[in-house]
Amino acid sequence: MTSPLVIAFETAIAGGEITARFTPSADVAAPIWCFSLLAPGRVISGGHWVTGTGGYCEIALPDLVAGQTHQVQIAYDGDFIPKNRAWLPLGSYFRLTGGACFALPPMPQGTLVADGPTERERAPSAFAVIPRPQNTMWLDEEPPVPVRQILPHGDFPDGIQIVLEACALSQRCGFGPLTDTDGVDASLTYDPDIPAEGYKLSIMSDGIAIRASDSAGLFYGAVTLITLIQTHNGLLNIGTLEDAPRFGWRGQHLDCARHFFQVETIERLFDLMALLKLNRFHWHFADDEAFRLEVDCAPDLWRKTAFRGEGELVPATFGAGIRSGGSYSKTDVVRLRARAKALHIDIMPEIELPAHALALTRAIPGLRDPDDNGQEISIQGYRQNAVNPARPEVLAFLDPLIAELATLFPDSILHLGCDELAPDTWAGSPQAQALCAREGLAGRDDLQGWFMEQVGALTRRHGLRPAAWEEAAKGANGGIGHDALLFSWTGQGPGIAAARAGYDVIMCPAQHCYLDMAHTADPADWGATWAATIALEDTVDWQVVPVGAEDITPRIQGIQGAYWGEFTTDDRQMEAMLAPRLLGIAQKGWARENSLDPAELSGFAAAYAPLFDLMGWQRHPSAQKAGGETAP
Ligand code: TNX
Repeated sequence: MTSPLVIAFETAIAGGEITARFTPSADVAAPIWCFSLLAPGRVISGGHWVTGTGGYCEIALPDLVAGQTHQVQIAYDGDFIPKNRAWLPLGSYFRLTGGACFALPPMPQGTLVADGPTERERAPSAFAVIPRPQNTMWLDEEPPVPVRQILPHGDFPDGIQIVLEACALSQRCGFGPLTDTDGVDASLTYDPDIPAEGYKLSIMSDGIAIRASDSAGLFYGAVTLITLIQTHNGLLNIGTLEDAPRFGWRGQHLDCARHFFQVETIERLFDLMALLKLNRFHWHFADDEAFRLEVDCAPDLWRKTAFRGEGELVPATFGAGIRSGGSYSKTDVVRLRARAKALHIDIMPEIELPAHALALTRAIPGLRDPDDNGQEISIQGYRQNAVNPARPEVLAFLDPLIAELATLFPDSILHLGCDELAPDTWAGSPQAQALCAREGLAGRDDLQGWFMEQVGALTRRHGLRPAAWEEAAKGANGGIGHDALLFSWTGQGPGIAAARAGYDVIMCPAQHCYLDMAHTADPADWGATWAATIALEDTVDWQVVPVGAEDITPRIQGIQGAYWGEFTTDDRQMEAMLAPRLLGIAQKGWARENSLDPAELSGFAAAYAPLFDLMGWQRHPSAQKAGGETAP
């Protein structure tokens, strides 16, 4: 009997290059090393390049000899220097002679994680809750009252049901039940004078009172209560909190295209969002690498692209390994929508057009002009990843797709994508050039704007409001159409310009809101750095409406955090990228400008650490180092 093949495999970054070392337990005849980088790469020594797609590479190695170490040097193309472990090769495997595949051991991935459990810090304020409530008043001469559970009653319509949802949230978070027949008396009162989503929470020596004018407000009052019970260890200060959000849109995005996140993980994210009063989930399930929604109108689309790797339409980009992926069924959608609704979260699905659409163009080749001889390459190294606006097939594909999305997500906003179209896209397409001549369009941006206007109109016809990334405002015709909601991601400048042009805008500048960015510049850390490294305080150290741009105030609908999944290979890797930084996103989306000094946030992060621990939610240690600082 022969013992199974074992290959010791290590990778390291040094001097801007990546070294990989392979030591097999038995001879391996000329394997092909398949793996992915975050962007296109090249071989320097130890093998020769065979093929690649984007950051996915196949490198032919010589015969490997049992017990001997073979070394390969690779580098990113251009002047791209790997900054931390996220840039190491991901999803490595060997394709052996004859075609069988052999998975190599995975590299340690994920950001630094704080050691738990954490000692409870003294709460950093009388009411330690993020977002920081607008107005608080407390009687510091009165002794705090013990509250662990409440017994709710009162005239608020469906008030008990709403509090029971908060109770279920508390239990799922590991905080214990909020309601109990032995609990402290808690009256729930309808009060039309309280602003939308706002609440007034009174903590008295003989009971609790929550007043609100809508169900979200009552829910948030209860959420504040379950938070205070944790951050103050069941001893609440006597006083009142009057609170209401600055913005109606307080979002978090999750890239489920690059990495397939389980439905349970998305539900866990919803719980954290609800705890922080975030109310919009931007569900990014389509991108170059996959289209993951199981739509009836295009079954081949998700069947052919939900998984990627060996033998699939999309190769093993972004850590896919030999084969991995998944799709979301309609049952999943119903389940997620129900949970989101209970937590006062709206879901905004996204389909990506016209670029970031390699999965579409591979599954449905008719979406491109067959005579397009353009050589354009997308930012992530893909060719032919944009659909062609001149092809009637495109709207013929989108019409039933958007109709189906309108039944799955009724009354919602549909995000149409529209980011990062490669320079010179469609320049090599005779059909696109003919369309430009016919419509008087001068170039790529005009054509993209024209296309987005068509798709925006289609979206409206199906009863959904269109949304898109900031680029959808480009083009001679003014872009997608002013009723669309635009997301300003490269910074705030495009959002300001779009708002001045008449668009409603969500501010999600990557420099402050992209939680796939590394927390620190430490090479042992993990994450992207193209926009910035984002420390906890950076998430609040900016102005949503910048000074000098006060004129756009009515157009700014809110803010949103993002988590992109290029280097994520396991659902849990998202956790310590969001925690504790999501506190800052929540603070920024809810509270007035300057209501929290950025330096104070670490004190709140310390107060929330035990909550994350109870939730089983990993968190980054950087805030722990700064922890202990308490606000006045
Ligand atoms: C830019 S944000 C992208 C995404 C990447 C992200 C990585 C945006 C609209 N496009 O495709 O995943 O950067 O940070």
